[in-house]
Amino acid sequence: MSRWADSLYAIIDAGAAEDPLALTEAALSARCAMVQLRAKHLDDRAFLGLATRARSACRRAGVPFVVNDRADIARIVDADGLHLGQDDLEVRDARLVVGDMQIGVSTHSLEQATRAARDGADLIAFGPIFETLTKENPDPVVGTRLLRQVCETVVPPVVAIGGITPENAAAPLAAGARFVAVISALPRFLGKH
Ligand code: 3NM
Repeated sequence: MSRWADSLYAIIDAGAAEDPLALTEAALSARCAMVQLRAKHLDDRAFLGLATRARSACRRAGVPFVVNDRADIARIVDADGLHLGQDDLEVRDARLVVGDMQIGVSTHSLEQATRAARDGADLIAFGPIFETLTKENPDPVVGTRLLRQVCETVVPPVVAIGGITPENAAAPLAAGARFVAVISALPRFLGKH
């Protein structure tokens, strides 16, 4: 079990991972807290096929499974959560598709975070905390001071995201984040590289 397991929110990026299912299994073996499947460039059927298999693996391991962006796919595979960005469906509209499933929302300012909480998000992702090369057109780095302010302001748990590595993960957790969400450094959190 990884030392970060309780707080590790593993994001499996189908566009970046060589073998997304193997990475999912590795994250589950490390007893990560949550798994999210992100597939910005897969067609619908490929995304659904991968989501179905990742969903089963997470269910077997008893780890919550979250689908990024796609309320329809989250509902079809009976995910535990849906994650929405600022340009995706509004929380109230997504609820029409996924009901009371856990909904997380990506936010990049205190104002967006408080709005997401007011809109009924169950989880607030805030970032990028540090510089990231993973996201296309990332928002400006927010840093851990602003993260602390967000954590002190909103009621739902906060997920810190963006540029998080085993070397810097302690700072966002100390600032009040409940989870650290990781894409590129995930193999390192799992002791793979
Ligand atoms: N969202 P890495 S930053 C998907 O700021 C994503 O909301 C961000 O990847 C945000 O761990 C980001 O490789 C990329 O930096 C996270």
